[in-house]
Amino acid sequence: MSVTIQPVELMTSAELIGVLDQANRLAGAAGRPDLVERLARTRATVGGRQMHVVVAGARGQGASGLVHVLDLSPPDRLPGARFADAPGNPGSNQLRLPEPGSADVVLFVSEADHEYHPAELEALAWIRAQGTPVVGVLTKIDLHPQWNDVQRANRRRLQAVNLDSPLIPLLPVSSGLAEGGRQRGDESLTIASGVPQLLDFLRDRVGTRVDPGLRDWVLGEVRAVVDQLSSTFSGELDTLGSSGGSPRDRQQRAVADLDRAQQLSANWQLALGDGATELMSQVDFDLRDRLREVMEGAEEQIDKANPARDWKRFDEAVHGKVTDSVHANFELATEHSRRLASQVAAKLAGNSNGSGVALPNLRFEDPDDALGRVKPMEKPEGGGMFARLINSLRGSYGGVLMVGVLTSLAGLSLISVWSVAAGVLLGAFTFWEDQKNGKERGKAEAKMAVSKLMDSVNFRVGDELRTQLRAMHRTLRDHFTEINDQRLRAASDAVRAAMDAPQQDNGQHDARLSEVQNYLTELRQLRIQATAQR
Ligand SMILES: Nc1nc2c(ncn2[C@@H]2O[C@H](COP(=O)(O)OP(=O)(O)OP(=O)(O)O)[C@@H](O)[C@H]2O)c(=O)[nH]1
Ligand SMILES: [Mg+2]
Repeated sequence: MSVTIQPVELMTSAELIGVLDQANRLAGAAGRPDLVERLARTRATVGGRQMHVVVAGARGQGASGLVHVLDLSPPDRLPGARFADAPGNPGSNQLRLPEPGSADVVLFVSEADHEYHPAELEALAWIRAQGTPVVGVLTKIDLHPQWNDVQRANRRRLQAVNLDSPLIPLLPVSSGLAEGGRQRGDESLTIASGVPQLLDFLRDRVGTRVDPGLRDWVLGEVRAVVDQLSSTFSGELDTLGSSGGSPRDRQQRAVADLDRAQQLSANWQLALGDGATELMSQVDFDLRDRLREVMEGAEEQIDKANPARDWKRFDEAVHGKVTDSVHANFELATEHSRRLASQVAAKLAGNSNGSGVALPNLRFEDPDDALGRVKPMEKPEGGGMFARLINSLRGSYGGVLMVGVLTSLAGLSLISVWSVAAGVLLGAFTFWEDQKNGKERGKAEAKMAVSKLMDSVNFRVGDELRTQLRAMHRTLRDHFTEINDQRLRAASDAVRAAMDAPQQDNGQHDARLSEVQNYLTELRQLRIQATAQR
């Protein structure tokens, strides 16, 4: 048996909007205004996607006028859209066409005083062959009251040349009316112009390509909503399905379920609070421990050989070890956070493995920014050669004076064989002493530099770590709160349904049962649609 994997067709904006609207209808049916609002926000984000709209067509048909009024339309209507005339040579009589691949959607204008000419049909066929979505726009409808006859005739002409599947929408507009409406603030003129309708059409109905990140996010929202709705409706189905027992039994079961949901609700919050505190201290300790190890290693190296001579290499080696340690620490933080998430999920689900409770997606960002802000170590001075020479000179000068003064008392001159010999001796001695002290001091300074580096890493990276841990805690809390609220709500809905059930006659009961079953079927299909895209 062979399995062929079909390439997944990526959803266009129009298809995404369709999915969102379907989910929205189901959320409305479930009586969930919170989810309706969440979907509305998602829909608005899709409406704000980047879209390059190019207006093409024969000369003098009103392309520039249309671009002008579209540009001036209220920006909240289609916030991500840019509008442009298709390029053309000024003065030439040729049709203007978009550069291949330059447009997300093409508006093809033709004045409503005529049916499509052969050249226009040809241009439409050419645009369609580029694979760009195209909308036919009938312009200057204020001049041509018979525009809908022309619209119908154009539809027939498109069919005649097999240009009608998929359908090319034909929308009437008047830039003149739109401009008048805008200048006079007359909403009825604006609406009569057809321009707002054209913008809505572009937002919702034209299937443009959607950025994969945006698409994945939208489908994630749809999945989250669908999962919540499914559990609401399944809860009701359970109650309606009268899985044995008298209405009284069902009521008692529903109340017991609600009671349990409330208990679990307290449990997971405790588990998260305690777990997060423990996680913070574990991860913090791990960072300090790893940095301490790096520091001890570096100190050992300093004791073996003074790294001052090849400081740059030493600095890089220590920084490399610090980077590795910090990365390992952040990985540990991710891993422990995921473990905490599944422990909390288990508490919330009330079983050992947390099945039935979705886990959030947790990831710690690489702390490269924070690491980048850590400065290189200062090179220890250890007394340079020059300083040491000066010191020796001073030593020998002292020697000359000391012995010279003594010998001058004995009648010799200040500079004598003796005083010079003493100068040389003392100078050499000072030089040797300095060298010894310098080495020790160099090592001590190198150790200081390492320890300063560790402080700085602890400060910068530790700060970043704590920020991310707090964000992770918030993510977990929000995630599980949402699921918990949903479960409590489903449980209390079930209690209410069980209380109402005896009052319903059989006909109502059966009708509701099949309605809920239909909703669940629809939700399952929606879930598949929103998952297949990944
Ligand atoms: N009454 C009326 N006149 C319009 C409308 N739109 C454009 N016109 C007029 O039609 C003429 C051409 O309009 P443009 O918008 O410049 O058309 P175009 O396709 O950009 O023309 P070229 O760039 O010259 O090929 C101008 O005189 C406009 O005033 C409209 O909605 N109503
Ligand atoms: Mg023009």
